Amino acid sequence: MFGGIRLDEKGNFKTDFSRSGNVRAASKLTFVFGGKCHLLVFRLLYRPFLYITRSNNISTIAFFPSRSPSSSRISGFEFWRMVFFRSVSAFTRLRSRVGQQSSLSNSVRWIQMQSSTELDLKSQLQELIPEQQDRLKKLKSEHGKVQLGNITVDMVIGGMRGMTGLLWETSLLDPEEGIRFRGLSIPECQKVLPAAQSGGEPLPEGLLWLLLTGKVPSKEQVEALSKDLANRAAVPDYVYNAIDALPSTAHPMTQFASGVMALQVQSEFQKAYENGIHKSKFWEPTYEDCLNLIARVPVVAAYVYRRMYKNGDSIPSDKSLDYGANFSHMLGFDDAKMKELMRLYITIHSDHEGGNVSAHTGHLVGSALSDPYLSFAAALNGLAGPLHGLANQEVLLWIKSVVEECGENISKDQLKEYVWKTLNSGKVVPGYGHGVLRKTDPRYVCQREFALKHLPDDPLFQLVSKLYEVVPPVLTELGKVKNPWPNVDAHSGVLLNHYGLTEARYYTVLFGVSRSLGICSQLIWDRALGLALERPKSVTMDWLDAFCKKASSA
Ligand code: NMX
Ligand code: MLT
Repeated sequence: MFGGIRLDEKGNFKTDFSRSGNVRAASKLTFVFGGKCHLLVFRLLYRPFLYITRSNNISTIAFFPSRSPSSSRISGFEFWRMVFFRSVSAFTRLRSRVGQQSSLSNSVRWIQMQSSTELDLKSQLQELIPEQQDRLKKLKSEHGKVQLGNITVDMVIGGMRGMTGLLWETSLLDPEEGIRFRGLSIPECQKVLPAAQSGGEPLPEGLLWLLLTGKVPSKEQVEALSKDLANRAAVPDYVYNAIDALPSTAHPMTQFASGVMALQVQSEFQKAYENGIHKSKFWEPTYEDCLNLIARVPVVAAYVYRRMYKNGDSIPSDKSLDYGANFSHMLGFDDAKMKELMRLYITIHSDHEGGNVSAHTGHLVGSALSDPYLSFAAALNGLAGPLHGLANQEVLLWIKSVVEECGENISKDQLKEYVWKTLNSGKVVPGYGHGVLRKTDPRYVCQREFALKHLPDDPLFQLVSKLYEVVPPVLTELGKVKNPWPNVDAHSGVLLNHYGLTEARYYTVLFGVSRSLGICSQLIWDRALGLALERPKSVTMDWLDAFCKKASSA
């Protein structure tokens, strides 16, 4: 009996006798497993002989001999050489993992961490891309005509809510549970991603690695990526000059997006395209642009902040710091807790599947083969709208208006009255509601936990907590709001405000810096997978009238 093993989301082993995929069935050995298995022991014993491929939450395990998922058979000498090196590397990895992530119980997640020891992110991607290209090809050929749902008139006129229409690999949003980055929830990311200090918040570079590869990186891989980003962070003078051409009163998002547009001058993708690059190689200059962009946006963002609020007194970057800490440093905040907050902030705002306005815009513009700078600048312009990213600015301004009018010790009844006053004046309550979520946003929850740990007595945090009790029943009473619960923006401002970043109009820029991680990761995969130009069909009201009349008479 020959076979491979698949692990499902619950960690159950399933034998798999198919010849499909990249694993060579002919080289698999007999293997029968029932129920769950202790993967640590399993790996120690068998790792040298195993080949593991992973896609989403399914891991496929195959035995040697097979050199790589797509290789041909190998010689005896090569086989034993490989076994030796794999034993050494498996042992080294296990040693560094056991201390770091001993609390993890989910077997599948554990496997997810066992990515290669390769420190170069681009090489990792190079390995993963053919596998995912094959997978997409197979999906298309085997299931291309499977229906995913019906389109209703409500969907067409209601902002396409509930319509499945995009491929987005880096994250997936569940209405009840919230976001999962490559299958990992926020608490799971907090547990398994490397941190600057033990038990601290995840390093955003680790999240970027996860978004791009689907694998949890080691501390060494994160450090290598951190260095790579630091070395890419030089911003040419004309970018600063472009920003300086705007009045310093221009909205920070206008200045930031203008700076990103000016960065475009150095686009590798544009250069390569002009030089006739073959489409199979599109992802490579896209990767360079994306990594450069992610590295440079904090520098541009910090420049805007210092220009607007600190008399143009810029602070140079400190290459010895990680991405989040360095951003905080360049803004002028060197408090260790603020640096931790920045790491958390960048991690949780990075990605929210593909349909939100900024991500969708980035993907749409990129689908025309506009380079990552053009695509991301477009995304930022969507983020700058008050129903999307600008809501974080609106929340703090609204909270401060509450305090101004009623004082910090406002009672719940007074607060309720203030919420109704806002609604009756035809405004939304910022920070509440969502297009997809139907429960409290886990990004709100983790920020609340941060506040409870680090600033429980902050008066504005206490007001935010009071709002959590008061707003949902009011929005429910309104009768039309589908989700009365708070979203990410309801909490971020009071945390930043606590550590001295009080300028609410700047907040969406921070959101933008973080979102570069998610949008750029997906852009790389868009080009690697050769995803199509986005061009849905639109219709007129006349067309809808005629179609519906015909449908009802049929
Ligand atoms: N305050 C007042 N009314 C609301 C709110 C709110 N917080 N949320 C939804 N509604 C209204 C909405 O305006 C709509 O009214 P109408 O039919 O008169 O146009 C009705 O309730 C139904 O809307 P929903 O289907 O519940 O929400 P939708 O998917 O259309 O919009 C938001 C989602 C996020 C745009 C909406 O909830 C909102 O405006 N919230 C406040 C702004 C905000 O916090 N945005 C940030 C979202 C997160 N992010 O970072 O992007
Ligand atoms: C986001 O983070 O993009 C927002 O929560 C909006 C959304 O997901 O629609």
